[in-house]
Amino acid sequence: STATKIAQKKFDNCIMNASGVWCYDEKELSALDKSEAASFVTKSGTLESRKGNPKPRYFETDLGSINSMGLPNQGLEYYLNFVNKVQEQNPNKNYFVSCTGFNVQEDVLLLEEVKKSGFKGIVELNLSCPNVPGKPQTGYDFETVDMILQTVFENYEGLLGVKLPPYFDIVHFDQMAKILNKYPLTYINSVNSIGNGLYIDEEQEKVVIKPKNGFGGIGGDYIKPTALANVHAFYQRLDSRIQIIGTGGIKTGRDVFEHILCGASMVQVGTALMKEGPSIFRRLTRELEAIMRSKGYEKLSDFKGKLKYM
Ligand code: ORO
Repeated sequence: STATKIAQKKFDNCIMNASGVWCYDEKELSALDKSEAASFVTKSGTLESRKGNPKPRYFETDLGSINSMGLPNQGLEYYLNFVNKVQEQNPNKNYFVSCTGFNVQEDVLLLEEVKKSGFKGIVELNLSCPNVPGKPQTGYDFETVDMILQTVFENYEGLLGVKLPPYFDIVHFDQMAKILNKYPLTYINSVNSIGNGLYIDEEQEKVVIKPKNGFGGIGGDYIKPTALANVHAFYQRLDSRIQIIGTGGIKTGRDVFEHILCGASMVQVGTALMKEGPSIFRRLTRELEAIMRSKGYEKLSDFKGKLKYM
């Protein structure tokens, strides 16, 4: 079985979409709900709906993707209404709503909206969007992350996880884990895209997306080693009550297996879901099951976090 739990909530398997992919509106979210994905997470909802950055703002490469969407979304209220409706129809399934404010006051307002709506699922607070011109990635400002979590947990009692940017320095893993361990977080999600890469069309000598003169978040094959390092670094450092969702470079059952081996309790698929569509969840689940069968593993806990060292 590839079943898992996040905060004692059960999921039939451990694979779902990454926020931003196939989750913009009811139509896309319904397709995920009907697929073999364990759950879905919405696009990060903001206080007001947003059109996002000018197009083209997403480009697929042989090895992955580059995006500078700029948080186009329908507004948090839309997602809460929809997910609460879906939840009523599927009382045994659990869902995630992502949200992101442009400052801590907005984060508090968003969570008040979640609370008022009666949402019973899990909230993912996105601290890592790399694509809003002029706005730094919150996750790289350690003092601000500490202050946001302090304020948010004074105001919100529901299940809450955070989406983090990738870190690249051992001292940063130490410092961020120390901050995260102070709070009653349900989970962390590592990683968001690697911010501000540049992909170039050599023949045209030109960038491939319009916003920010071509700079954008990198996903796909490029980022799997970074994602695995972040999952495992936090698995080593976080209190065991804080679970990990692994995101980054997942396109085969083997990639799912590696994320879980590094300590993830659940995984999310972004770039490969864009490429393949929601039928990918059936394939990934089958491929993970085949690997587990061949290794004699019956459940995720047989190998979760059990990465061996030399
Ligand atoms: N893109 C990403 O890669 N990550 C985010 O959190 C948000 C966006 C976007 O909307 O541009």
